[in-house]
Amino acid sequence: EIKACLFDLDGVIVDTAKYHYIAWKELADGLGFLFTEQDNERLKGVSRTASLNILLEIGGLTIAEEEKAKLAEQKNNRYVEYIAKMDSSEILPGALDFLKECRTNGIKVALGSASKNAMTILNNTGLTPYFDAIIDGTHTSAAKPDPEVFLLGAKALDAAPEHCVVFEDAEAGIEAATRAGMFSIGIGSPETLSAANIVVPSLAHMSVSMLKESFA
Ligand code: B16
Ligand code: MG
Repeated sequence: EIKACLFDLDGVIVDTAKYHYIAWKELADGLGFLFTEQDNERLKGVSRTASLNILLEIGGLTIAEEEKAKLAEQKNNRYVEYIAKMDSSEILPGALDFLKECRTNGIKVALGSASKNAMTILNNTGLTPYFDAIIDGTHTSAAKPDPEVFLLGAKALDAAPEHCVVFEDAEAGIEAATRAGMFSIGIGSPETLSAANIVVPSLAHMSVSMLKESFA
C-alpha cells in the first residue's frame, strides 16, 4: 500500500538545473576554464560543496578551503538572482496535476531536496501549499546518496519506508531512495537511472493508477 510520495525538486518538479548550470559556468569562466553542459551532468542532485569540488577537479584547480567557501557563495548569489525571477510557468509538465492527484487519492506528499534554496523556489512557483512536509538541504546533515532526506520526509508524514515512493532524476537520489528502503521512480532516461524500480520521461507520464499497478 502506498501512503506517501516523496519528490525531489530540481529535475522532477521544476527545471532549475539550467540556472545551476549558468551560475557554475560563470564561476568557471571567471576562474579561466571551460565548463560544458556535459560536465554539468555530474553535478545533478549533488550538494553545493560537492558540486564545487567536481567543478574544480574539471578545471584542474587546487584551492584552499576558505577560498572554496567564497566561491560557493559567489555561485549561490548568482543562482539566487536567477531563481528570484521564477514563476509558475517553470513548473515541469504534469508535476502539479500529479501532486494534486496524490492528495485526492489519500496519498501524502513531501519534498526531499538537497537544495538550501528549495523554499524560495516553492514560494515563487506557488507550490508550497501542495506539500504536507518539506525537507530540504537546510534540514539534513548528510547529502544524497545518504537516505537521510527521504527518511526525514517519511517520518514527517508518519509513513513507514515500505509505504513510500520516491521520484528522482539523479542517480544519487535513486540510491538514497533504495538505501531508505523505498520504491523508486526515475524521472528521465532509463540508461542513467537503471537502478530505479521504474523510469518515466516526466511526471506527465505518471498517474496514481499507474503508480499503484507498478508498486503492487
Ligand atoms: P543549493 P535537488 C539539488 O536539488 C540540485 O539538483 C543540485 O544541482 C544542487 O547542487 C543541490 O540541490 C544543492 O542546491 O546550492 O541550492 O543548496 O535535485 O535535490 O532538488
Ligand atoms: Mg534532482
